[in-house]
Amino acid sequence: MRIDAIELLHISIPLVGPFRISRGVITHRHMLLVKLHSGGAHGWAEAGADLLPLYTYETVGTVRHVISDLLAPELMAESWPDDGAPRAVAAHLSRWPWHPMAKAAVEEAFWDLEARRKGMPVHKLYAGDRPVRDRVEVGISLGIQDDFGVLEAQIDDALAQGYRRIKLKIAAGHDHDVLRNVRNRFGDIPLMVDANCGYTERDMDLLAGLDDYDLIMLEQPFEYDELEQHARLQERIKTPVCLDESAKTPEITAKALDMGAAQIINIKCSRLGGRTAGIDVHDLCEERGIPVWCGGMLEAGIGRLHNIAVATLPNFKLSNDLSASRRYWERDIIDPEVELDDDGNVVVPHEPGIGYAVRDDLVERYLVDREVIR
Ligand code: OSB
Ligand code: MG
Repeated sequence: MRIDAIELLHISIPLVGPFRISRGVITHRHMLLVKLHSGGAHGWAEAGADLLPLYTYETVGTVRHVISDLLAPELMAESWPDDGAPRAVAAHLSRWPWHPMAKAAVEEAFWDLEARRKGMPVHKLYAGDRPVRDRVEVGISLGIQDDFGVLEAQIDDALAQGYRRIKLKIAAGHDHDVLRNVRNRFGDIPLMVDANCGYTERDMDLLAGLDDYDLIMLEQPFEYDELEQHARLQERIKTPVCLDESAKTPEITAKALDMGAAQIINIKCSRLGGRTAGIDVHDLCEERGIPVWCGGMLEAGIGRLHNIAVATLPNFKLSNDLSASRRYWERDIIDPEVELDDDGNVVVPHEPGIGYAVRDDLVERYLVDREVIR
């Protein structure tokens, strides 16, 4: 099997409302879509990076450069197995340790392509003979707000829609007061927080005090390379620490768990450099009795469907950041859009590949720039 062409589509979609994390605000989500063409078949992927490096160093620009100038020429020069191309591609790409989101996007497109060629849903390819869920549990992630009234309305709305847990973004100056208010107003709702690396060593006591709020977990309080600080905090608190940004590779994740730096892992295949690495982290956590859940990065439909597929694996035991399309988008680029069922789940599509159709007309509407590599 050979790749005939690779399309790179830079799109920008306005969010229904601004999303604020510790490092900045997102109002328009920029992203790079990747479409592989092989024979009459195609495979879609969505790279995780945004216009600015608010989450990790990668951006739409770096992802495009790496795919266009480095990965695409390599991938198009090779012939790939008809059965098992995604893992062969992952092995090939593993010699580049950097730019995980660029590598993940390419590998992800190969998974969709292979699943479509075999006429099976992509989650069945991930699972092999393992049992998979037919619906995945969903929580919502809410950005930082200056006005508690706004946050209050968002939580009310999320609970009414059936979200299974509420994740609040926190940052220095937006932590204890917010959590105290939320607990006073909403009682014992399932609640967790995500700091996106917003704290330092000096905040140890402040963070240890978060035990008072009975949180499901505290996600990524310190910088990504501060495993030792996470381990020291975990030793002090009963709230489970969850790693997101720090869990960069399966090897680093295993080391973090050895150090006691976390009791829960957030799996984002984009951050880990691909679905294969994501599944490896799932498996190594399962062996150690560490539950995982699927993180999100304001994905549009293609990335959302890829994430739903991976979250069907058995050790995804906690609510995932996989909200309905309308949580972020006026109109998502897939048909149908992702919706919640009455129990706060997303039903996993069983059509081939990622399952739902990509609306070319909407991709065109949001298009900033297109490059076709032949
Ligand atoms: O850390 O999980 C994160 C959004 C942008 C960057 C980082 C993160 C997030 C989210 C959004 O929390 C989760 C979602 O996509 O619903
Ligand atoms: Mg996070």
